[in-house]
Amino acid sequence: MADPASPQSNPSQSNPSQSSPSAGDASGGRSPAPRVGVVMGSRSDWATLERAADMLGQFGVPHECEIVSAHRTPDKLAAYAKAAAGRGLKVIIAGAGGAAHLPGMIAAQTHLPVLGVPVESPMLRGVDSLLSIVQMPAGIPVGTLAIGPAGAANAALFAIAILAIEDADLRGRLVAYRAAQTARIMAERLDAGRPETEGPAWADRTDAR
Ligand code: RP5
Repeated sequence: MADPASPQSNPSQSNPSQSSPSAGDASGGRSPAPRVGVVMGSRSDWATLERAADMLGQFGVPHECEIVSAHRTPDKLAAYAKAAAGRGLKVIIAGAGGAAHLPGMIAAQTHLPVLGVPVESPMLRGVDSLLSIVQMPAGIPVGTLAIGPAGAANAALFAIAILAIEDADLRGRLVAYRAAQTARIMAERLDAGRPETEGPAWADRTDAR
């Protein structure tokens, strides 16, 4: 598993512990401006949110990753959310655990779609995170995904689907990804031994952790 403070293999992915929400293109202009922001409440969430970053990277979607805490860095949260649309972000993926108010607080301060990923917490296994994120009162929505890495992967796929509405190349990659997934499952046989948990590069099984 990659360390969020280490350089990422995907050049479009910024360092979640170092990029600045007010700095525009956190890559310094060498990479395309990020279209998706991946934020998380703590460095400890990176093990989960890394799955979203990996998926976005596989699809070639420029993105940035950043630690933004609703309760530990509230001013940074507000600055990030308010600047997001102006910096060119189209979708924000926000992951948090426990009393997970990060996605809702981001959504309250931007019109961009916000996808919430409940991080599996040690005490309540992420049910606390899920309920905190999903029960938004009417008026400020957060699209809530599954608990844990599957939710992070699906948040990325959801963001890709949103971007693909107006991006034909990306739409083609998404359609191809889903076709390859279908073909892979159709080829599986129960008499062929234990199912592989690690498939080709774009494989994304719930059990592929
Ligand atoms: C939340 O508290 C974070 O999203 C994280 O899931 C949880 C625990 O944070 P740490 O104590 O591990 O930093 O804000």
